[in-house]
Amino acid sequence: MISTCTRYRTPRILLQALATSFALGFAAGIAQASDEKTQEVVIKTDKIQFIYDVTAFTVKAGKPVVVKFMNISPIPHNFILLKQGKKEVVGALADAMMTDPLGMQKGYLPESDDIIVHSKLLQGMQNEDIKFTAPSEPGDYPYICTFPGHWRLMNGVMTVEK
Ligand SMILES: [Cu+2]
Repeated sequence: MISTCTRYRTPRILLQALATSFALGFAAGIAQASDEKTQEVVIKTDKIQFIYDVTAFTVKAGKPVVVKFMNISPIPHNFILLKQGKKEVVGALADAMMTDPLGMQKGYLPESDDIIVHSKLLQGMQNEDIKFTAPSEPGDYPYICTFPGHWRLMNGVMTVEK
């Protein structure tokens, strides 16, 4: 029994090592290929509630991204990507636009340097592809709808990783 085990152990370990290196090489190849193309995320609104269906996604730093934003509700919504830690600051600006007579005309888009990229205010059943380059600094970047009152529920986080 002992001799049998010894005889078979070495080849088995070699096979495992080979399989592992193939798997690693394959995975690395896939990662490299996907780095070259645009990272795509589809985000829809809810039909009734003021929420996004995707509240978290991850992208690679400095790489191209497209957020395919779809408003499948009858309510106007937008998608506003913010700098790290700026959800409350820009959310307050959004709420303040409630009393701005030109708020709707401005698409309820606050004037702020904390906005990285944004969609238009989409009316019901409209779509927009939001194309941008992911920030180079890893971290958590909030996104919100700035239609006044929506952002507290209608938000998510884009995580940027190296
Ligand atoms: Cu909204």
